[in-house]
Amino acid sequence: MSTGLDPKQSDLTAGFVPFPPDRAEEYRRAGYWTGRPLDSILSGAAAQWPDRTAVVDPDVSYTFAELDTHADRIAAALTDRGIAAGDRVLLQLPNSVQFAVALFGLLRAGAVPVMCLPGHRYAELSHFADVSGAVALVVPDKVAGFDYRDLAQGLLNDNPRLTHVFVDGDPGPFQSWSQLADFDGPIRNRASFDPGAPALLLVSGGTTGLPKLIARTHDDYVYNATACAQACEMTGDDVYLVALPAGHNFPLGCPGLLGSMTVGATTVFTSDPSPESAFALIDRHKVTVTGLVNALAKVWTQACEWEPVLPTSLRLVQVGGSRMTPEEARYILDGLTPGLSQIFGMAEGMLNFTRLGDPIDVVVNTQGRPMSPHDEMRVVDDAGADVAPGEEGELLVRGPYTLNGYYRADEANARSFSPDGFYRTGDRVRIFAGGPRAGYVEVTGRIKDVIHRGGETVSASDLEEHLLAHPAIYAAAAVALPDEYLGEKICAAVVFSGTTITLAELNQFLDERGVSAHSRPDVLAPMSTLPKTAVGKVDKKKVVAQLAAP
Ligand code: OOB
Repeated sequence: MSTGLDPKQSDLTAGFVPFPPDRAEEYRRAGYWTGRPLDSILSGAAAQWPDRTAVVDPDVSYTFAELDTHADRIAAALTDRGIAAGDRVLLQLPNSVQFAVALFGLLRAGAVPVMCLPGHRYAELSHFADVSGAVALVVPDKVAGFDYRDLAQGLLNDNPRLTHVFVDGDPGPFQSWSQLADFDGPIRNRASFDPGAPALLLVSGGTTGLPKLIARTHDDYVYNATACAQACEMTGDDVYLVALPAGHNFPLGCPGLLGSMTVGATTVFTSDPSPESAFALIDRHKVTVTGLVNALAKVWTQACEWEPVLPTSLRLVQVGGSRMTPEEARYILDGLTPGLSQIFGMAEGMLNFTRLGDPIDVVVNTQGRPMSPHDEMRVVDDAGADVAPGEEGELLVRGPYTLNGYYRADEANARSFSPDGFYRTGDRVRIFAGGPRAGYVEVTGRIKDVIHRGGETVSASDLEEHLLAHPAIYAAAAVALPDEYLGEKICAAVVFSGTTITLAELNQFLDERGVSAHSRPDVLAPMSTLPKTAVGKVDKKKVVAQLAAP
């Protein structure tokens, strides 16, 4: 059967799971979906606020009009080199103005960027190239001793569809990215565009196995960015700092770069989120909003004790990405900013966050409430039945910006979606049923993040919460290690705050807190730092690998 689309477009949509028509109609009728292409966020901003500063990095700054012109030129050059509408292009640039130029240049050419993170290496990139069928790759030359051109060469050798490599910086044997910007000519073959088709591909944040690809549509992602900026009360006076890798959903669209652009706010990029560097940048550009993962938020808070320049212009600091204990939230609230907002989000869509003005109790003890009135949440038990209000279970979600299936992943989709189209998040949550926290979500752990010790099932996150309550412990990960007798034994990998304690002292403390004997660690493994994923979350797979290394 003919799809009526040109071959490239039908190739793009093969393996893409669109929103079902009835729900799509509902979201259009509610006014969430506006039928605009994702790059209209830039054209709109350039038309309304041409002379405002759009993007800034240590080397360059562009107004919205300038960014718009650069995106057009890149788009024209890309189409001239043979990049066609619907083509997937791996985008792996560091946090910089060029990142924004590349993103919009690709979108404007009708290409579909695959949002890689600078920390991804051959295993991830090769997987993304393979699944997406990407024809091109955009990388920097060399960053912090790592040569992305070597990575590119390896990918070219192994992925026959990949034919173009563009390098920002010294191109070596590849095409120069900066030369594209000098191109003078029209954008070729502009395709008719479908707001329900994928605009870009995000990568999933899971720490088990290789990341999956998530197609976000023009309609859903424009809404994501616009609604998030509104909920965060962003205005043109705000300045947003991209401190996390820019291709991650959080700093990209929640509200991030794209949300900031919807209100004419400036975005500042940094590749160095260390407090010394970031605080100076915040002060220089009077940054008002940023998003951080927990570990980074704690480092910034600690640094407030000694840094000479403090980030006092911040009015909103979103913290999310992994579980935060109430003690950690209070620490950040007291030491870094009264403008803390907890955010529980996912590249798959669904966002929850605490709002400015929410009572302290809500900000400290919950991970927020849904962004959209049309977000639907269910909490279910192991058998898939809805639990009683306020009880714990797995969170299932559906809504105007949540995916309906991973890209080209039939097997994963069969597991990850309910028959009526809810995404099974794998997150264990409770939704408060009454009182001041009613409707707010608490994330209590991951369904599968458990340790099977003897006949008992121990929740890693429950134990981590107890570990973090000890003043000597700064960071903690509870992981399973193989054991001849128990099947799995419990290992507490910890970073000490200064003083150290023994396993016996720790277990004495846990005993006093009422932690049952079978849920206490068998092994205490002090580490200087916990290994992190590309976005900066604790990577338990790597923790286990490090513990196993001789
Ligand atoms: C964000 O997105 P991803 O795709 O890297 O990771 C999503 C997963 C969630 O399913 C959950 O397991 C975990 O990360 N998570 C949290 C959390 N925020 C995310 N777990 C506990 N508490 C939280 N506050 O991480 C992401 C995307 C957009 C905005 C913010 C974070």
